[in-house]
Amino acid sequence: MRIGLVGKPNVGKSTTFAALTESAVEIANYPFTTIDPNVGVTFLPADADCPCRNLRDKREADGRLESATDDDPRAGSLCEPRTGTCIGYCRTVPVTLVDVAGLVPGAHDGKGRGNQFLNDLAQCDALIQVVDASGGTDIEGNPLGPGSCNPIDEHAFLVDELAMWIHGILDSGWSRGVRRVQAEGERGLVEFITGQLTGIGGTDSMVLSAISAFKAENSDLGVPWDWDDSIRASLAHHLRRAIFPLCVAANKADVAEPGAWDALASKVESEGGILLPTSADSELALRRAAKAGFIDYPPGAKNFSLTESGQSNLNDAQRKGLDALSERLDRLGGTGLVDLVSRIVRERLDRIVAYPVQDEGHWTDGDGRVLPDALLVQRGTNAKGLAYAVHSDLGDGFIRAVDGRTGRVIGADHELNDNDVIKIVAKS
Ligand SMILES: Nc1nc2c(ncn2[C@@H]2O[C@H](COP(=O)(O)OP(=O)(O)OP(=O)(O)O)[C@@H](O)[C@H]2O)c(=O)[nH]1
Ligand SMILES: [Mg+2]
Repeated sequence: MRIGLVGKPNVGKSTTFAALTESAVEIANYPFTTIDPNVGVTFLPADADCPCRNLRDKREADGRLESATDDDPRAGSLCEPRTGTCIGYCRTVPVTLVDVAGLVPGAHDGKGRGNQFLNDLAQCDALIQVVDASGGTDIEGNPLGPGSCNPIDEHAFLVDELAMWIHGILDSGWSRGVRRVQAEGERGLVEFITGQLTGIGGTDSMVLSAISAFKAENSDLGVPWDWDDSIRASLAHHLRRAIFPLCVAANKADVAEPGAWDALASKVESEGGILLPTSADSELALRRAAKAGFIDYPPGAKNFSLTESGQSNLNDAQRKGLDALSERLDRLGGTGLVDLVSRIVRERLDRIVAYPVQDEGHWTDGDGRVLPDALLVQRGTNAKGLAYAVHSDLGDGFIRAVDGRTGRVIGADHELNDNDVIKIVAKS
């Protein structure tokens, strides 16, 4: 599961990345701060309570465990995540983020950093366009003050650049494609386009859905060998929509006019995307304060509270800074970042969480670790698909699986539910 951060320079892509992955990357108020892509992992809160809650309930009911005390730092959680955390049964799941160089108009022709980095985004399951909702930077990312750029224009240019990039890839083999259509008809067209676009993540079903939308919009198309540049451009736009559906972070919302993103939100939502106002700067400050132990700020929380260490160690200036941050969070309803990524994963990418274990009774791995892994898998994934998600050997050697909640044996085709605990039995 990989999500790319794209957009014009100087909008807060790296700040978003640094906040969500809690890693140190370069951030500055000028264009092209980032040149080489940053890749890191963010941990998102799972929707449902971690199954370790059920384990605790069972053990308490059997008299094998006391209730969690008020001062339990895990707030009752019993699992032992290999990555991420679980506090108060709120389990976090890993998602890879990619932060790339800023894109400027003309990038498909090599302007700015060119579109070389688009290859870094090719393997992403979804893209988030970070826009400057405050309008304080021009289309090339130069800080020129309020009114320098409208988020709608930022979005329109990115959409065009991505489409022109796809158009270029299509055109590079178009005469070969045309020969295939002449020989094989519609199927040849789909296979040619899919072949051209697999490198950037295009699949057969994406190409089919793009072609059908393209045909619905252009009634009098004629034969592909007569399609001129503007028709191929329209096809490229539909392919862009299918391969790179865009969601938007309306960033710098803290310094934007309220509602500055409303018009763009309607546009993005009309294409099936999600737009949320965000304040990456605030999220970064909060993560740092939490890491230093001054505040409690679980991922996705709408506000924070001071810890004991915060109460006793913060100086006046730091307290004032945090008070201002708290007011900002109340005004914006949180920083928006975790919400946005979580909604994309759940609603746009339709992922559920599965917990593979080796011991279906104790829900442990071979070392006795309780619920060590929480994996995001596509809704509709079956038991064998989960085996492959764990390891290809486990998929290849799949014999059967066991539902850890019911103890029932399940077959390869059994479709998983969100929050399932599954043991996989495979040939070793
Ligand atoms: N007010 C405000 N400023 C922000 C926010 N997010 C980022 N910034 C500032 O915007 C500037 C650019 O941030 P970066 O994260 O470096 O932007 P980028 O999009 O990665 O820029 P390039 O790598 O140059 O493409 C920095 O001065 C940040 O501090 C925000 O939510 N609010
Ligand atoms: Mg950057």
